[in-house]
Amino acid sequence: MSSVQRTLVLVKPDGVARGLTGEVLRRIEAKGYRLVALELRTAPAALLEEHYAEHAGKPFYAPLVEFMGSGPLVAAVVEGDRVIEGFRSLAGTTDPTTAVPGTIRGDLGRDWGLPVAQNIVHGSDSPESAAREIGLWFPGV
Ligand code: RTP
Ligand code: MG
Repeated sequence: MSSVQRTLVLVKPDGVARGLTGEVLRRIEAKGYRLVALELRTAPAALLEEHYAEHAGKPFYAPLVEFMGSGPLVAAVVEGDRVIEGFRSLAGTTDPTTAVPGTIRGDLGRDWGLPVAQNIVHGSDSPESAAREIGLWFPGV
């Protein structure tokens, strides 16, 4: 079934600091997905709080917002056939220690990194999340 979608991808500050931006973008493009928007920026807390609003109140919420604002990240809008599910598949599961080898987190991530997992990338988890997140990070795209 063909269904062209857009998703929001973030190369998190740990990924940028470790020089993995190119590797993440390479995997996205090698899969056949297309970059629609791309920007390096240090995100303000207000944007990150809104981005991760679903996790407000959880123990890792404040450390997550702090970690995500700790340095530059790369934000991208990526387009392709079933890309929302497809990029989550490329990224692997949340905990990099147990993420399957072959995935970004499984190949390149190391520690759970308490109090918050430093797992290189973010990808929207549903069409509703993708629309909301793209609107937040790239209004007008
Ligand atoms: P993301 O939203 O960043 O794409 O990651 P995800 O869907 O795989 O995981 P999610 O449950 O949405 O959690 C968001 C991010 O919060 C950090 N986290 N740390 N130590 C912990 O208990 C914990 N739980 C979540 C991770 O950076 C995770 O990606
Ligand atoms: Mg998530």
